[in-house]
Amino acid sequence: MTNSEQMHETGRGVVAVIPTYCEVESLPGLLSRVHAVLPELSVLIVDDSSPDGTGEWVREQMESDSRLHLHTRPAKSGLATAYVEGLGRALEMGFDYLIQMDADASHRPEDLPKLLVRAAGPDHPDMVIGSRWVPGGKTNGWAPWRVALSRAGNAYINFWLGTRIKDATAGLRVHKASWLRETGILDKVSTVGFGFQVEMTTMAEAMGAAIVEVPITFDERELGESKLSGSIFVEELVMVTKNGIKRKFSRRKK
Ligand SMILES: Nc1nc2c(ncn2[C@@H]2O[C@H](COP(=O)(O)OP(=O)(O)OP(=O)(O)O)[C@@H](O)[C@H]2O)c(=O)[nH]1
Ligand SMILES: [Mg+2]
Repeated sequence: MTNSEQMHETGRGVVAVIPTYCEVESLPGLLSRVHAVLPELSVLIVDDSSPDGTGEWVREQMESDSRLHLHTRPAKSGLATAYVEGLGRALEMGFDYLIQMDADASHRPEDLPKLLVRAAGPDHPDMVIGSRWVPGGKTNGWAPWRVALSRAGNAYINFWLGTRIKDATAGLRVHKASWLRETGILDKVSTVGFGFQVEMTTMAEAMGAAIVEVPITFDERELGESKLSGSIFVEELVMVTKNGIKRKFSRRKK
């Protein structure tokens, strides 16, 4: 890759794809922190016409900040399609590495250089996952029930889908652009909501991707509101169980 020496210090050749729905409170602070650690990092915001003016705020910033890009969609259409469209757009723009991160600062910008160093390592992994559930990974401000739910969710996913990834639901990731392009994996995603992370993980594993996990600290959202809903949770549960049954059944027939 080009600029590999600097990319983890400056963010050159790298883009962060950030989906937003009503994040005008969180986004300004997040972007300042991002550019404090990676001053040349490009950012692509995928905004679903947030009624709180998130898109307008980004547009204003873009007048004086060429690092920012905006992809606007007409209505709230789900996290998965926001990431798929955003990552696809970022591939067209020609970046070498694509970061996916949330806008609510749960993913610490200060962890990004560490993930990029790992992505540019001698083995050039296809995907680097910022993981809460490998040694050194943490959650900050989570109630015990939330830790238990996330751990149980990952155990459930592991049982049904047999993934070796400890945090298959993690949302902070670095993708190698060439791998996404070669496999066309983005065209194969079928989830609408948060199950996207799990689907990407298990599909990539099945395609033989080299996936590594790097410990991160996951902070609780401080500003704005969560968009995680019961129906999204149920969609994920159904997707994991359905695919798990399919997988176990097809193995038994062989
Ligand atoms: N473009 C777009 N972004 C979305 C949509 N749903 C959620 N997001 C964004 O996706 C990211 C993750 O959503 P969150 O609401 O933080 O969900 P979460 O992290 O599971 O829940 P919390 O832990 O409560 O924050 C945030 O940046 C949201 O603004 C959507 O339908 N469209
Ligand atoms: Mg969040």
